Amino acid sequence: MKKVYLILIILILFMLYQVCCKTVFEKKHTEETINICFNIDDNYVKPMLVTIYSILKNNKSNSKYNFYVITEDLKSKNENLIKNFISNKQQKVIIYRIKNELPDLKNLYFAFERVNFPSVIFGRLYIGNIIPETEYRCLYLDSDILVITDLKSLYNINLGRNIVGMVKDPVTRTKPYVRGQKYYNSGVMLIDLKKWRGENIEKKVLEKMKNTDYIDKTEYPDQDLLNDVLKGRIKTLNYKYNFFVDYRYRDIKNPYIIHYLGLKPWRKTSDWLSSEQLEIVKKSPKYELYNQYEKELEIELNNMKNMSVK
Ligand SMILES: [Mn+2]
Repeated sequence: MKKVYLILIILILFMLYQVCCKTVFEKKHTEETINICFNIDDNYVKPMLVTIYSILKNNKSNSKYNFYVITEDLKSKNENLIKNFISNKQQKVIIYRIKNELPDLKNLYFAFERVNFPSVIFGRLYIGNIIPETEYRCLYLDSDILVITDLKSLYNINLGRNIVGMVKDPVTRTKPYVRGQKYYNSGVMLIDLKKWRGENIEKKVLEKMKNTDYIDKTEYPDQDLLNDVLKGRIKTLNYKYNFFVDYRYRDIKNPYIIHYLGLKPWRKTSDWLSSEQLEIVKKSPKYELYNQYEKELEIELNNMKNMSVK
């Protein structure tokens, strides 16, 4: 009988030890640098800089940032612009070219050719490989986004047993091929890189990509893949962390992160919105806000240029 008690006590001590380790880890976590990841080509350099500018403008907690830029290729002029802007802001930037550094990617180009999107969109699926193993967490952001909050509290949300945190996608959810399923938008993704790597998410994605029937059925291939592979392991985040500016939705006052769907603010026209829909979207004060941030960025970039001339 005594032996049983002893084993029980040891078991309880072991469990307590585990819980303590976990809290220590979580506490340590809040002190870390914030890793942000983007996935772009030359066309999205300026919009991404607006997003970065918006993050740093609202960095009330004075957090340190590492910006990871995943790309296929970039003009050197653009690469320099990104590097100069971010280092001027005393933050770190790492540019990663998937074509040079992921040789296995060549075997998958056949899949990329089957979809109506540039292949660079798949770059973020390799996030676990791209970001150094010493980093346990990162926040992926699209570049058609304005961040108008301090990101520290989002970054430190407890994901529990989930691998990622995402906001539900109100647009695609109604499409027949995802009807009845929980479907998330991949424009804002808080990622637990340790679990992502540990549970071989990348390998699972690659397996699916090799299946041409599967790829042909997708509408947003990268987003569909993520929803599929991460099913059941996605924590639903407050919609304010990925608020859609779209003709279908009522504008809300205080979002944290604004995602510009349909009409991109830096373009004045849209290929697929009717003129009535365009009018609704353009009336959103969120567009004025974007223009304001864009102007402020332009001023900073000009000042940088003048400084380097002197
Ligand atoms: Mn987007």
